[in-house]
Amino acid sequence: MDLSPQTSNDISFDDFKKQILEDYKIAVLSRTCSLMGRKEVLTGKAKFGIFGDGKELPQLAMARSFKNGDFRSGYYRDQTFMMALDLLKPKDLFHALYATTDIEKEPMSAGRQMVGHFLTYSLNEDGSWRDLTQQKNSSADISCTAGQMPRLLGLAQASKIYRNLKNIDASKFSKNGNEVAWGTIGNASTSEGMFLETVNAGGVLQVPMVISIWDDDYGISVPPEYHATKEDISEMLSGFQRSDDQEGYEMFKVKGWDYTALMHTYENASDIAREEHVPVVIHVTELTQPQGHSSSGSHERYKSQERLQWEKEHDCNKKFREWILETGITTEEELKSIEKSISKEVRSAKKEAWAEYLAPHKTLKKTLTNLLDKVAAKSQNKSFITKLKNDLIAIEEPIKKELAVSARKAFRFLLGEDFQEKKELLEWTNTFLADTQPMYSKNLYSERPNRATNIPEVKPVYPENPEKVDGRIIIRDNFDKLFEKYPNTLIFGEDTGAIGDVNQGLEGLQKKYGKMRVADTGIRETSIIGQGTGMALRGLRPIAEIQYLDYIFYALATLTDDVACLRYRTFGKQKVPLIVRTRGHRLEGIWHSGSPMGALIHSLRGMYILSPRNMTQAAGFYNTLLKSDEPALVVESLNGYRLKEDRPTNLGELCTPIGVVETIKEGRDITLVSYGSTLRIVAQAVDELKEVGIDAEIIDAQTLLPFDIRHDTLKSVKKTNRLLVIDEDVPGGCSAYILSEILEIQGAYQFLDSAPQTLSAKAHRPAYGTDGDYFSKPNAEDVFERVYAIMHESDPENFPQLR
Ligand SMILES: Cc1ncc(C[n+]2csc(CCOP(=O)(O)OP(=O)(O)O)c2C)c(N)n1
Ligand SMILES: [Mg+2]
Repeated sequence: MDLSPQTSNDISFDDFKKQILEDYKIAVLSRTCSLMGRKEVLTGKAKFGIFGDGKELPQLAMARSFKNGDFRSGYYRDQTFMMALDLLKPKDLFHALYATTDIEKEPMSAGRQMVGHFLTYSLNEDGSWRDLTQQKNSSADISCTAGQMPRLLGLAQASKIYRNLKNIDASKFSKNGNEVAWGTIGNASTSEGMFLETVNAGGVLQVPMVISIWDDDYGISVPPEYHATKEDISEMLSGFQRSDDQEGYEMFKVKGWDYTALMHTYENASDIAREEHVPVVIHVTELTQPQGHSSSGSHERYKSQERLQWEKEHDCNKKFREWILETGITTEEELKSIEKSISKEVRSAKKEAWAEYLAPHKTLKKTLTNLLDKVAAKSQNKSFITKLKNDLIAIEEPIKKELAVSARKAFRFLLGEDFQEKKELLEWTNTFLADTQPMYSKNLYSERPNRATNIPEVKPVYPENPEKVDGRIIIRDNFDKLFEKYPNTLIFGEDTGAIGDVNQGLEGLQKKYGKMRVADTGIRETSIIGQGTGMALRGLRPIAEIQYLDYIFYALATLTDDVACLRYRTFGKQKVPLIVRTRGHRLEGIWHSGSPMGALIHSLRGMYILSPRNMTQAAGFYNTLLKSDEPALVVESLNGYRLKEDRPTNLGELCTPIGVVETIKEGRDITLVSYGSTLRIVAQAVDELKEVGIDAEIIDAQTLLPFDIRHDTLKSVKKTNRLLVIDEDVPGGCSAYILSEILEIQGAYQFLDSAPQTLSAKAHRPAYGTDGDYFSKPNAEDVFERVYAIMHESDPENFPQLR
């Protein structure tokens, strides 16, 4: 091993020794947490444990090169890194194990995430951005292995944008693009498409990211021969290595137990990425898993005796210790004393965390048992309630569920009784449930004043004789205004740049705003969303284009696992104001006409899903979203770009409200609810229905998530007493969701004189061609006949059998 100091600036031996002992302390601290943490699962105090043991040393090196403003996008092994930067304390880790819901005590997720999922706070208490250049940043982890990779790309790209675009206010986000995005991933997870797609895109974009691969040979029980071609990730990735005349990656391979080599490698990698904006891969080999993968099983089941022995010998902490002694940096006695005091520190952190976790439950238990006691004394069912109380008393370490069960069950024994103590128990129970439940549900959407649903409507303004233009002109001119108004807005996707998207909704804008802001990308939906995610986390306002709605499924994992749940899983401590733009509905063929809105609204809770029927409405949605700071998906109508619309004079200003329906035709006989392109079919059918004396009201849902927060549909149903929801999703898809909102949430069932119905497309993907469309999706005749049938059923005299 090399014994030279680790930094390029020469430091004294004393400083060198101090640095090494600081690192040793963190390595031991982290390991001790892992060992004690696993025991907490085995004794039943925690449900699941996954730790960073065996990966300590490279994380210390990464921490040493990590600077203010940098971002981490990593996975569950990185506790040592977090501890080295003082972003995670042993007590925090134990609170995470127990799932303490107090964010002050469990700062990583207020009990929502399993242990080992890390983050830092990007937002102030009032929801505004913190100065991210003054702190070390970690984007919030997710459990899906390799899921951190797409976002890493965007975190790195933000530095490139900030370095190259000078008129953006970067004050809180970047200092001349000098920030590195650091990714970590396990060896086995490098087989995921997300990893390979991100690596390729990072090489193309030449962005400052350093990807560390923690290689312990295994992916749970699966050994190396199943993971990488040639059983070697460096070898597999070697084609990405840059050369004198070609851009690419700088690649390093280093042993995970070699402290000085690690320090040199990380310093080198940091400089290359930071200064040159060249991406780097560090393949860290010969790592181990002293306790096996997680608390779910033991690795003795699948590792040979030889392997287990090898792991013992190559344990990075052990090797680090040996090296410290061999080189005479310090003595055995000093190391022993460090280890002893750390053991004590972790033990007391664990004890304190457990006591703090339990304290509020114990107080609540005391109040509840008193209340039950008092209620029992008055009730005719005294013995049953006393048993409930005694069962609760017997639980020495109660959790919230046990309190809720005891309190709620008591009312079953109090049916028909009425006395003061029962009222007190009722009040206590209601307050307890009302206070407790939100601890698990808050922050799915923004709860701030500027939440998207609070942005007021600004209606389109038209001159006396408005010009009729193609829809695509409206959307294009609106984007033009937006790019002018918001310098931190950028749009990118397949064919988005040079030709200005496949429908010319961005025609000419790349010329005007440059290749950085209106950009083409490769065909790689997942990492397009990743670019947007990472850039949105660093203060930019990205609009990521998915060329056609049908292809959003390639990116759905990143949208659902990362974007949609970010605010929720961070307890509102981070935000990702990403706008996803796509176009869909009503074209032709299995992969170009889909409208899988049910799949999207059910997997993307936490995002807004907007389905404008024309380009003026769509323009208004972008304008609204840019005034707020939440993620959203806008599905433009693919057949609307060439339809004529009146040109408003307030493009860039008009705002379509989110969560509000629009009645586009009033009527008295039946309420028809639809959205997007299908509305044009509905409108045609409604014209034809007029000829047979049926007067239908048409409501445009506009926003699918959330649907009609003002309950305007209910008002319509109160008037018409009939309801039909029409869309081109599969049966039971989005139409069923809308129906359940109207019936269950709005309570419209009370006002119905006919059975409420849905009319959707067939269960299969739509067939190709005009006839394929006609026979796969609801058409004007279907709508006509369904409405007619409803009227016939209620009034057969006036509406005799049609066919
Ligand atoms: C997408 C996905 N598939 C499967 C899993 C289940 N899983 C969790 S960890 C893991 C093994 C990961 O191995 P590796 O990437 O080498 O990381 P290590 O745990 O060895 O550090 C698997 C299969 C998951 N979390 N996410
Ligand atoms: Mg592994």
